[in-house]
Amino acid sequence: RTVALIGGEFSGGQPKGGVERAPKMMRQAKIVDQVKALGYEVNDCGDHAFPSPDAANSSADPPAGIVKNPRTVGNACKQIYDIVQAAVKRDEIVYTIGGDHSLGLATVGGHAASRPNLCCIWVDAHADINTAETTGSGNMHGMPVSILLGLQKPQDIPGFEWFNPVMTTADIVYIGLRDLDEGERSIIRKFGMKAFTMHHVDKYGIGQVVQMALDHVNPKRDRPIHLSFDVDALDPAIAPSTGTTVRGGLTFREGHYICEAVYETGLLRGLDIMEVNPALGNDKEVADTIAIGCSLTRCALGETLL
Ligand code: DIR
Ligand code: MN
Ligand code: MN
Ligand code: MN
Repeated sequence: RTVALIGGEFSGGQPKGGVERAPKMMRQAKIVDQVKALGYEVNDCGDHAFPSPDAANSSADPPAGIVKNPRTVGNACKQIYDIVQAAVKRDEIVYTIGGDHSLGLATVGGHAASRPNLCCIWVDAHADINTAETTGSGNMHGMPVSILLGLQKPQDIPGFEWFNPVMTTADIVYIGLRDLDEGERSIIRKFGMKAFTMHHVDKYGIGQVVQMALDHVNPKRDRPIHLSFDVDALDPAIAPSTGTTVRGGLTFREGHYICEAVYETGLLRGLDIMEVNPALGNDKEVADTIAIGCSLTRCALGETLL
Protein backbone atom coordinates (compact mmCIF):
# COMPACT_ATOMS: atom_id res chain seq x y z
CA ARG A 1 0.00 0.00 0.00
CA THR A 2 0.96 3.60 -0.50
CA VAL A 3 0.98 6.23 2.23
CA ALA A 4 0.54 9.82 1.09
CA LEU A 5 2.51 11.98 3.52
CA ILE A 6 1.25 15.55 3.88
CA GLY A 7 2.93 18.14 6.09
CA GLY A 8 0.58 20.85 7.34
CA GLU A 9 2.81 23.69 8.52
CA PHE A 10 0.00 25.66 10.04
CA SER A 11 -0.51 27.37 13.39
CA GLY A 12 -3.30 29.87 12.67
CA GLY A 13 -6.01 27.86 14.44
CA GLN A 14 -4.51 28.74 17.83
CA PRO A 15 -2.22 31.40 19.26
CA LYS A 16 1.02 29.49 19.98
CA GLY A 17 3.72 29.57 17.32
CA GLY A 18 5.93 26.57 16.67
CA VAL A 19 3.32 23.92 15.89
CA GLU A 20 3.96 24.64 12.18
CA ARG A 21 7.48 23.23 12.61
CA ALA A 22 6.37 19.72 13.60
CA PRO A 23 6.31 18.23 10.06
CA LYS A 24 9.96 19.14 9.48
CA MET A 25 10.94 17.85 12.94
CA MET A 26 9.16 14.54 12.33
CA ARG A 27 11.04 14.27 9.04
CA GLN A 28 14.32 14.95 10.86
CA ALA A 29 13.36 12.12 13.20
CA LYS A 30 13.20 9.94 10.07
CA ILE A 31 9.46 9.38 9.89
CA VAL A 32 9.63 8.72 6.14
CA ASP A 33 12.18 5.92 6.54
CA GLN A 34 10.19 4.50 9.43
CA VAL A 35 7.04 4.26 7.32
CA LYS A 36 8.98 2.72 4.43
CA ALA A 37 10.56 0.20 6.79
CA LEU A 38 7.06 -1.10 7.52
CA GLY A 39 6.72 -2.04 3.87
CA TYR A 40 4.75 0.94 2.56
CA GLU A 41 5.46 3.04 -0.48
CA VAL A 42 5.57 6.69 0.53
CA ASN A 43 4.13 9.27 -1.81
CA ASP A 44 5.62 12.38 -0.29
CA CYS A 45 3.19 15.21 -0.95
CA GLY A 46 5.53 17.69 0.76
CA ASP A 47 5.17 20.21 3.55
CA HIS A 48 2.76 23.04 2.98
CA ALA A 49 3.34 26.41 4.60
CA PHE A 50 0.80 29.19 4.93
CA PRO A 51 1.19 32.88 5.65
CA SER A 52 1.13 33.29 9.40
CA PRO A 53 -1.81 35.38 10.59
CA ASP A 54 0.38 37.76 12.62
CA ALA A 55 2.61 38.46 9.62
CA ALA A 56 -0.38 39.10 7.41
CA ASN A 57 -2.05 42.45 7.62
CA SER A 58 -4.70 41.84 10.27
CA SER A 59 -7.17 44.03 8.42
CA ALA A 60 -7.10 41.38 5.66
CA ASP A 61 -8.53 38.80 8.03
CA PRO A 62 -10.52 40.45 10.81
CA PRO A 63 -12.22 38.20 13.36
CA ALA A 64 -15.73 36.96 12.62
CA GLY A 65 -17.42 37.70 15.93
CA ILE A 66 -14.71 36.38 18.21
CA VAL A 67 -13.51 33.69 15.78
CA LYS A 68 -9.86 34.43 14.99
CA ASN A 69 -8.15 34.26 11.59
CA PRO A 70 -11.15 32.67 9.87
CA ARG A 71 -9.99 33.33 6.28
CA THR A 72 -6.44 32.25 7.04
CA VAL A 73 -7.67 28.98 8.56
CA GLY A 74 -10.23 28.48 5.78
CA ASN A 75 -7.60 28.98 3.09
CA ALA A 76 -5.13 26.56 4.72
CA CYS A 77 -7.92 24.01 5.14
CA LYS A 78 -8.98 24.35 1.49
CA GLN A 79 -5.43 23.66 0.28
CA ILE A 80 -4.92 20.63 2.52
CA TYR A 81 -8.44 19.40 1.71
CA ASP A 82 -7.62 19.32 -2.01
CA ILE A 83 -4.32 17.49 -1.44
CA VAL A 84 -6.01 14.93 0.82
CA GLN A 85 -8.85 14.41 -1.61
CA ALA A 86 -6.45 13.81 -4.51
CA ALA A 87 -4.53 11.21 -2.46
CA VAL A 88 -7.75 9.44 -1.52
CA LYS A 89 -8.75 9.30 -5.19
CA ARG A 90 -5.44 7.49 -5.81
CA ASP A 91 -6.55 5.11 -3.02
CA GLU A 92 -3.59 6.02 -0.82
CA ILE A 93 -3.60 6.08 2.98
CA VAL A 94 -3.62 9.77 3.82
CA TYR A 95 -1.20 10.63 6.58
CA THR A 96 -1.08 14.25 7.70
CA ILE A 97 1.35 15.72 10.19
CA GLY A 98 0.10 19.00 11.71
CA GLY A 99 0.08 21.77 12.40
CA ASP A 100 -2.77 22.61 14.68
CA HIS A 101 -5.99 20.61 14.73
CA SER A 102 -8.06 23.16 12.81
CA LEU A 103 -6.64 21.22 9.85
CA GLY A 104 -8.74 18.25 11.00
CA LEU A 105 -11.56 19.82 9.01
CA ALA A 106 -9.40 19.46 5.91
CA THR A 107 -8.01 15.99 6.57
CA VAL A 108 -11.21 14.27 7.67
CA GLY A 109 -13.39 16.42 5.39
CA GLY A 110 -11.20 15.93 2.31
CA HIS A 111 -11.04 12.23 3.03
CA ALA A 112 -14.79 11.83 3.53
CA ALA A 113 -15.50 13.77 0.33
CA SER A 114 -13.96 10.98 -1.74
CA ARG A 115 -14.34 7.92 0.49
CA PRO A 116 -17.96 6.90 0.86
CA ASN A 117 -18.93 5.55 4.26
CA LEU A 118 -15.89 6.92 6.09
CA CYS A 119 -15.99 7.00 9.87
CA CYS A 120 -13.72 8.91 12.21
CA ILE A 121 -12.09 8.28 15.57
CA TRP A 122 -11.09 11.61 17.15
CA VAL A 123 -8.54 11.12 19.91
CA ASP A 124 -8.19 14.30 21.94
CA ALA A 125 -8.38 15.86 25.38
CA HIS A 126 -10.84 18.28 23.76
CA ALA A 127 -13.93 17.75 21.63
CA ASP A 128 -13.04 20.52 19.14
CA ILE A 129 -16.77 20.95 18.52
CA ASN A 130 -17.31 24.59 19.46
CA THR A 131 -19.36 26.71 17.09
CA ALA A 132 -18.93 30.42 16.45
CA GLU A 133 -21.61 30.83 19.12
CA THR A 134 -20.17 28.58 21.82
CA THR A 135 -16.43 29.23 21.49
CA GLY A 136 -14.93 31.10 24.40
CA SER A 137 -11.42 31.35 22.98
CA GLY A 138 -12.21 32.13 19.33
CA ASN A 139 -9.45 29.66 18.40
CA MET A 140 -10.47 27.59 15.41
CA HIS A 141 -8.60 24.46 16.51
CA GLY A 142 -11.45 24.15 19.00
CA MET A 143 -14.04 24.15 16.16
CA PRO A 144 -13.20 21.75 13.28
CA VAL A 145 -15.65 19.01 14.26
CA SER A 146 -18.65 21.34 14.34
CA ILE A 147 -17.93 22.55 10.80
CA LEU A 148 -17.08 19.05 9.60
CA LEU A 149 -20.51 17.84 10.73
CA GLY A 150 -22.35 20.96 9.60
CA LEU A 151 -23.41 21.87 13.15
CA GLN A 152 -21.65 25.14 12.43
CA LYS A 153 -22.72 26.24 8.96
CA PRO A 154 -19.55 26.74 6.89
CA GLN A 155 -21.23 29.57 4.95
CA ASP A 156 -21.47 31.54 8.17
CA ILE A 157 -17.70 31.66 8.67
CA PRO A 158 -15.73 33.74 6.17
CA GLY A 159 -13.21 31.50 4.41
CA PHE A 160 -15.24 28.29 4.76
CA GLU A 161 -17.91 28.87 2.12
CA TRP A 162 -16.32 26.17 -0.06
CA PHE A 163 -16.80 23.42 2.51
CA ASN A 164 -19.55 20.87 2.12
CA PRO A 165 -20.30 18.74 5.20
CA VAL A 166 -20.78 15.06 4.36
CA MET A 167 -20.39 13.38 7.75
CA THR A 168 -22.92 13.26 10.56
CA THR A 169 -22.76 13.09 14.35
CA ALA A 170 -23.12 9.30 14.12
CA ASP A 171 -19.98 8.91 12.00
CA ILE A 172 -17.52 10.10 14.63
CA VAL A 173 -16.48 8.84 18.04
CA TYR A 174 -14.22 10.46 20.63
CA ILE A 175 -11.61 8.92 22.90
CA GLY A 176 -9.63 10.71 25.61
CA LEU A 177 -11.83 13.73 26.39
CA ARG A 178 -11.32 15.55 29.66
CA ASP A 179 -11.58 19.27 28.98
CA LEU A 180 -14.94 20.29 27.54
CA ASP A 181 -16.58 23.68 27.31
CA GLU A 182 -20.19 23.92 28.49
CA GLY A 183 -21.44 24.52 24.95
CA GLU A 184 -19.54 21.48 23.69
CA ARG A 185 -21.11 19.32 26.38
CA SER A 186 -24.60 20.34 25.31
CA ILE A 187 -23.86 19.73 21.63
CA ILE A 188 -22.55 16.22 22.40
CA ARG A 189 -25.62 15.50 24.54
CA LYS A 190 -28.09 17.05 22.13
CA PHE A 191 -26.98 14.88 19.23
CA GLY A 192 -26.32 11.78 21.35
CA MET A 193 -22.75 11.64 20.17
CA LYS A 194 -20.55 8.81 21.36
CA ALA A 195 -17.69 10.06 23.50
CA PHE A 196 -15.32 8.05 25.64
CA THR A 197 -13.81 10.36 28.22
CA MET A 198 -10.84 9.54 30.47
CA HIS A 199 -13.44 8.46 33.01
CA HIS A 200 -14.51 5.69 30.63
CA VAL A 201 -10.91 4.73 29.97
CA ASP A 202 -10.43 4.32 33.74
CA LYS A 203 -13.72 2.49 34.17
CA TYR A 204 -13.56 0.00 31.30
CA GLY A 205 -9.91 -0.06 30.29
CA ILE A 206 -8.62 1.00 26.91
CA GLY A 207 -9.27 -2.39 25.27
CA GLN A 208 -13.00 -2.23 25.98
CA VAL A 209 -13.19 1.45 25.11
CA VAL A 210 -11.71 0.98 21.64
CA GLN A 211 -13.97 -1.99 21.04
CA MET A 212 -17.04 0.00 22.10
CA ALA A 213 -15.91 2.94 19.98
CA LEU A 214 -15.57 0.69 16.93
CA ASP A 215 -18.89 -1.03 17.71
CA HIS A 216 -20.51 2.40 17.58
CA VAL A 217 -19.10 3.83 14.35
CA ASN A 218 -18.19 0.58 12.67
CA PRO A 219 -20.41 -2.25 13.97
CA LYS A 220 -19.80 -4.56 11.00
CA ARG A 221 -16.14 -3.58 10.70
CA ASP A 222 -16.65 -2.70 7.07
CA ARG A 223 -16.22 1.09 7.07
CA PRO A 224 -12.93 2.79 6.28
CA ILE A 225 -11.50 4.64 9.29
CA HIS A 226 -9.84 8.02 9.71
CA LEU A 227 -7.90 8.31 12.97
CA SER A 228 -7.36 11.95 13.93
CA PHE A 229 -4.94 12.01 16.85
CA ASP A 230 -4.31 15.22 18.82
CA VAL A 231 -1.23 14.49 20.93
CA ASP A 232 -2.75 16.45 23.82
CA ALA A 233 -4.93 13.36 24.35
CA LEU A 234 -1.81 11.84 25.87
CA ASP A 235 -0.80 12.71 29.40
CA PRO A 236 1.48 15.76 29.46
CA ALA A 237 4.02 13.66 31.38
CA ILE A 238 4.70 11.71 28.16
CA ALA A 239 3.78 14.32 25.51
CA PRO A 240 4.52 17.72 27.03
CA SER A 241 5.29 19.71 23.89
CA THR A 242 1.80 20.68 22.81
CA GLY A 243 -0.18 23.89 23.13
CA THR A 244 -3.04 22.97 25.43
CA THR A 245 -1.93 20.29 27.89
CA VAL A 246 -4.46 18.79 30.30
CA ARG A 247 -3.41 16.53 33.14
CA GLY A 248 -4.84 13.04 33.48
CA GLY A 249 -4.44 11.90 29.90
CA LEU A 250 -3.81 8.64 28.10
CA THR A 251 -0.73 6.69 29.14
CA PHE A 252 1.97 5.83 26.62
CA ARG A 253 0.52 2.37 26.16
CA GLU A 254 -3.12 3.52 26.00
CA GLY A 255 -2.27 5.93 23.19
CA HIS A 256 -0.34 3.33 21.26
CA TYR A 257 -2.99 0.69 21.93
CA ILE A 258 -5.59 2.82 20.15
CA CYS A 259 -3.35 3.00 17.08
CA GLU A 260 -2.61 -0.71 17.15
CA ALA A 261 -6.25 -1.66 17.54
CA VAL A 262 -7.25 0.52 14.60
CA TYR A 263 -4.48 -1.01 12.50
CA GLU A 264 -5.73 -4.44 13.49
CA THR A 265 -9.11 -3.76 11.88
CA GLY A 266 -7.38 -3.47 8.50
CA LEU A 267 -9.60 -0.45 7.87
CA LEU A 268 -7.29 2.51 8.56
CA ARG A 269 -7.26 4.82 5.54
CA GLY A 270 -6.39 8.15 7.12
CA LEU A 271 -4.19 9.25 10.01
CA ASP A 272 -3.46 12.67 11.50
CA ILE A 273 -0.80 13.39 14.10
CA MET A 274 -1.63 16.90 15.27
CA GLU A 275 -0.53 19.62 17.69
CA VAL A 276 3.07 18.58 18.33
CA ASN A 277 4.71 21.92 19.16
CA PRO A 278 8.53 21.85 19.18
CA ALA A 279 8.64 25.43 20.52
CA LEU A 280 7.21 24.32 23.87
CA GLY A 281 9.27 22.63 26.56
CA ASN A 282 12.94 21.78 26.96
CA ASP A 283 14.99 19.70 24.53
CA LYS A 284 14.10 16.40 26.14
CA GLU A 285 10.39 17.21 26.23
CA VAL A 286 10.44 18.19 22.57
CA ALA A 287 12.38 15.06 21.60
CA ASP A 288 9.97 12.86 23.58
CA THR A 289 6.91 14.44 21.97
CA ILE A 290 8.32 14.14 18.44
CA ALA A 291 9.28 10.54 19.16
CA ILE A 292 5.77 9.76 20.33
CA GLY A 293 4.32 11.27 17.16
CA CYS A 294 6.54 8.87 15.23
CA SER A 295 5.75 5.81 17.35
CA LEU A 296 1.98 6.43 17.23
CA THR A 297 2.31 6.58 13.47
CA ARG A 298 4.26 3.33 13.28
CA CYS A 299 1.73 1.56 15.52
CA ALA A 300 -1.17 2.77 13.36
CA LEU A 301 0.68 1.34 10.37
CA GLY A 302 1.27 -2.03 11.96
CA GLU A 303 4.71 -2.01 13.52
CA THR A 304 3.96 -3.67 16.80
CA LEU A 305 1.53 -6.41 15.83
CA LEU A 306 2.71 -9.91 14.96
C1 DIR B 1 -11.17 25.04 24.02
C2 DIR B 1 -9.84 24.35 23.97
N1 DIR B 1 -12.26 24.09 24.03
C3 DIR B 1 -11.33 26.01 22.84
N2 DIR B 1 -9.71 23.59 22.80
C4 DIR B 1 -8.57 23.04 22.36
O1 DIR B 1 -10.45 26.85 22.68
O2 DIR B 1 -12.31 25.91 22.13
N3 DIR B 1 -8.56 22.32 21.33
N4 DIR B 1 -7.44 23.22 23.00
O3 DIR B 1 -7.56 21.66 20.87
MN1 MN C 1 -7.70 18.74 18.87
MN1 MN D 1 -5.96 21.40 19.61
MN1 MN E 1 -6.77 18.90 22.05
